[in-house]
Amino acid sequence: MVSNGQIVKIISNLYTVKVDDKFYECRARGKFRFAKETPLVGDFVEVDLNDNYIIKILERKNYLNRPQISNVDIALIVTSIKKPDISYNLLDKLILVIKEKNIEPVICITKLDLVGFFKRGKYKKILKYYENIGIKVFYNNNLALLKKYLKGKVVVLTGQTGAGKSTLLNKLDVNLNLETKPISDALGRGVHTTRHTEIHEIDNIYFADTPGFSSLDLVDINKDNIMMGFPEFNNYECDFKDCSHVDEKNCSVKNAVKLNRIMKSRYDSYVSFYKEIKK
Ligand SMILES: Nc1nc2c(ncn2[C@@H]2O[C@H](COP(=O)(O)OP(=O)(O)OP(=O)(O)O)[C@@H](O)[C@H]2O)c(=O)[nH]1
Ligand SMILES: [Mg+2]
Ligand SMILES: [Zn+2]
Repeated sequence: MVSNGQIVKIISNLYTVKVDDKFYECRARGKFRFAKETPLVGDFVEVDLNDNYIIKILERKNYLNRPQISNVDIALIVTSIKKPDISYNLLDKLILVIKEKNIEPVICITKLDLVGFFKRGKYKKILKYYENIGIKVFYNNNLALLKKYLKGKVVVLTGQTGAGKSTLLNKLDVNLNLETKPISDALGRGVHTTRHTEIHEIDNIYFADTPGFSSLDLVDINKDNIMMGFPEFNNYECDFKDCSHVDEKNCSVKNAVKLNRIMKSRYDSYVSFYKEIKK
């Protein structure tokens, strides 16, 4: 009997497929390997429930390379202020690669409690800038607001290892009991606690917990779509029609950075990505 279902978890060669609220442990036919087609968590598939084999991957709405997942509405970029320190470069990179896949990036800030009152204000001001360029920002001390925004959506959690992705889901569902671990004090970075991607349903929101990372390569980004990550640059018109905003003279974007209209760290991210894709 062939049924339709969705892959909700993958551990090495074992795929957990949800069919009508039941879970089946399945394998994938060898032909996927020849076709270089890898089933992803989030994929809608046809499964043969006589022998629990995945026989077909249905067309994807979208997919992300890192973390590997398909058919999501929102990528929640879980970003800690400290432990590990917030990286604006990684944040900007995630925004770019997520937007390029037609997925909405949303920021959730964690560990604001680890800095004092005045520093908090400084970070909030920086995060306001992100709100002004159209990205929703939430804080993990007010999860009711976040839940309201995510209602009915498929949400993948992404971000640095140790940022608090699994902790966030445990707070939303006390029965979940996902493994979490303090970041290593010696190294000041996370320990890759979560090792596989898995979708959990919490109050009509589908959350995919994923393994974190500390750096990310720019896949599928080129000079034609790099601007998707920097919408605020489009408010400025430069002398050169095809200005790259890097080496040109009379560049309005560079001028806006000098005048503090474009945040310096955003421009620095842009230049580093521009150089990375030119290589
Ligand atoms: N002080 C503080 N600690 C937090 C907060 N959120 C999470 N933590 C702690 O941060 C550590 C790492 O959290 P995890 O949830 O394991 O991080 P993760 O993002 O899932 O990490 P990976 O699975 O490796 O990607 C844990 O010790 C949490 O208790 C927060 O808002 N404040
Ligand atoms: Mg985790
Ligand atoms: Zn320019």
